[in-house]
Amino acid sequence: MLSFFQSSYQKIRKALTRTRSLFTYKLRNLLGQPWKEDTFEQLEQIFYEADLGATMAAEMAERAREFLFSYPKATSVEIIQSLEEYALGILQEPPRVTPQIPRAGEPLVILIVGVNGSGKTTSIAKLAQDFRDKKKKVLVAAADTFRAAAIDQLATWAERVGADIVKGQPGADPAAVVFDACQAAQARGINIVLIDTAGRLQNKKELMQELHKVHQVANKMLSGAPHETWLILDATTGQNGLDQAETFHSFTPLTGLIITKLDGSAKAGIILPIYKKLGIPIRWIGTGETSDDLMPFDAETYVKALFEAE
Ligand SMILES: Nc1nc2c(ncn2[C@@H]2O[C@H](COP(=O)(O)OP(=O)(O)OP(=O)(O)O)[C@@H](O)[C@H]2O)c(=O)[nH]1
Ligand SMILES: [Mg+2]
Repeated sequence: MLSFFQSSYQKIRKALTRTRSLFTYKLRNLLGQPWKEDTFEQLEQIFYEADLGATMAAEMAERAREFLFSYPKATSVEIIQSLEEYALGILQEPPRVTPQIPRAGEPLVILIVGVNGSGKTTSIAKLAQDFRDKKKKVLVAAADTFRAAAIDQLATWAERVGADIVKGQPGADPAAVVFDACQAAQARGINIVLIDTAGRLQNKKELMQELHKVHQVANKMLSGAPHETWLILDATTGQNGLDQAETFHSFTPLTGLIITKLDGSAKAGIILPIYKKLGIPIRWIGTGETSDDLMPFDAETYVKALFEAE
């Protein structure tokens, strides 16, 4: 039988298959050949295609150049190893955001935000499942009041994973739902409150301001709430993820990211430039559609799975 660590490594390894098949294969292929004039440019192009972004692609290529300058006889395996260390070093920098801590006896409130269809509701179901497994009392707040179907979707998940739910009427003020949810959580001795919100594009200012209001109401109800605000980023969107993270962060300070749909993405490299630019820790990664398909993010495992040879 596989140990827990082996099996979770296999899971992330599998989720990164599409990214790796483009990235690692090309990298090994290029570095396995004699160096030519344009090898560095090609190297930069490979990093760019893995969605590391222009700045970081250039930095990674530069890192390879420096490494070769210091060790002219380095093998391709050694160059790749140095790049792997560099990538890991970025993710091991200390985070630049700090979550709040709930007062004793009060619930931990986590606000979940993101653009349409990024995987907010599904991630809430997965998180609720994980907290339930840890014997926590969970309440989900259906503050996505935009569509009746969104409320039903959350209610179905809540029932399945054994979480309480507080919901309003379709079209109700999301902040009012959050108010009720915080009150109910306190009255019922809930440990964790997960707030589902409607998908919103980061360039729609009014919708972004609505989030700010949700934030304020939670804060009035419970000290420090929302103690955490996690942005759900769809890994298949690539570079737009950086823009999403920056804009959401400016309206409702983020304390974490969840990267979903890694299983279907060839752009898993996006994690690196986002962390480098914003210092918001990646808390979880989504690797499928069921409530078990969520894993805590571990930098070492991620980098290893990204660079590993087939
Ligand atoms: N393959 C895969 N699919 C996922 C993952 N997370 C979510 N999905 C799917 O993505 C789709 C959208 O997920 P939702 O959770 O409804 O997304 P949402 O952000 O709540 O969407 P809106 O509320 O409409 O903004 C669903 O079909 C999910 O099953 C993941 O990690 N992997
Ligand atoms: Mg939703």
